[in-house]
Amino acid sequence: MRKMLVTGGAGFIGSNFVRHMRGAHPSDRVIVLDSLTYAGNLENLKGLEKDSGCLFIKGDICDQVLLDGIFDKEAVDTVVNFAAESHVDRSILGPRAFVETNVLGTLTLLECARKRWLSNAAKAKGNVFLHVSTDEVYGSLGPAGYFTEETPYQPNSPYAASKASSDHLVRAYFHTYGLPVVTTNCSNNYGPYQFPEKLIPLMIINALTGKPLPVYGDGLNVRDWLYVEDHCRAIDVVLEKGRLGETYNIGGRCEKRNIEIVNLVCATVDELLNADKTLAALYPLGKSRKELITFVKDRPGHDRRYAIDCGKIETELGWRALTAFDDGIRKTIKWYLSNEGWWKRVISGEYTKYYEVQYGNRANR
Ligand code: NAD
Ligand code: TDX
Repeated sequence: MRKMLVTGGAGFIGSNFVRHMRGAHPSDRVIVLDSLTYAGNLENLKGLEKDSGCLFIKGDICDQVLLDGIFDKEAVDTVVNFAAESHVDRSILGPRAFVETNVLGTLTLLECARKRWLSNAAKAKGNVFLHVSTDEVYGSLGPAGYFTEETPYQPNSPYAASKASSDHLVRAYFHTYGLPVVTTNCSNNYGPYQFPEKLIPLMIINALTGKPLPVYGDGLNVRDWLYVEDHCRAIDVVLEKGRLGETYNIGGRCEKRNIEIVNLVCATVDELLNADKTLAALYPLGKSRKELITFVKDRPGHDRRYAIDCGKIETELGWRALTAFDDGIRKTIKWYLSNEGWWKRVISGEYTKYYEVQYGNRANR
């Protein structure tokens, strides 16, 4: 039975991971630590309140005293570090919070694990510190080629630089102290509970509510997309079978141009609403959603293409992505249709201010 600290477990991927683990490994104890920033939401963990194997603690990964207390009281033997500022556009508007949480927060967690785990090496046998990172640390690709685990780091946004920095600290704690770490670098996720600042949920909600669909630049930037449940299974496998000190790239082998995605979201929303009169009445528009597409000023320093070679995790650990993109998008849109209350609550308040700053003066290209 593991005692697993999941940081950032009230965010998008973290909450999907907590659900996955409670289903797949019910005898493990999961302690969720989340400071509930704008992106963290207790509603993401709805249904788990009465689960005695799952404990929620509101708190910051930069708080050393709090972390020490949790490690001691809960005898934490496994850490999965999702907690982060995660949105590239916000990192361009204000990088400091990214360094605080992503760099200093990860350092604080590493220190805590080092103090607890390495003072008694026998006790620490089997412990794992899994750091969840991103493919953005590798920079941008041209039209050909893939990121492998050997690709040199070339982070281009403040977000990517902060994640790269945390990855380096994790690596250093393995090489210097022998802390049992493993790092995963994953491509773009999508699925239920994703905050509507990211491309796919933003497009779904704007398509439903008849707002412009802001496509940056020429819309031809490429990302590699992975359904969130596939990412959660990958982390589960790496925790169980990953080699300590290694990094594993995780991806969907699913490259798409942004404009292709926006077109697919429009077509799928149109189709689902046309097939259901009640839904159609809730989200009236009177024209195809594609007519809402608006090309806007590009993101500064916008990486052109990401593509992951995930051969290592496939051959070494036997994992592979299972959800086809068309199925994943359809499931995701249906989830947003069935959970209107969730996203309506999310897009009230602070979100409106962010949306105005981010999109208000972008105008048409
Ligand atoms: P998210 O923004 O939805 O969630 C982040 C969570 O961390 C939130 O619940 C937030 O409240 C919490 N948090 C932020 N600062 C904290 C702090 N100082 N202390 C404690 N909790 C804090 O992000 P996400 O999309 O779920 O991403 C999770 C992780 O996966 C991040 O580390 C991100 O870099 C990485 N990642 C994300 C993607 C993606 O496509 N979303 C892809 C690859 C890697
Ligand atoms: O309104 C938009 N219009 C648009 O064209 C938004 C929000 C995005 N885009 C473009 C920018 C990117 O090329 O869509 C692409 C995807 O954008 P995001 O959803 O912001 O993701 P990205 O910048 O690729 O970063 C994501 O993947 C890697 C996550 O946010 C990171 O946390 C993760 O590490």
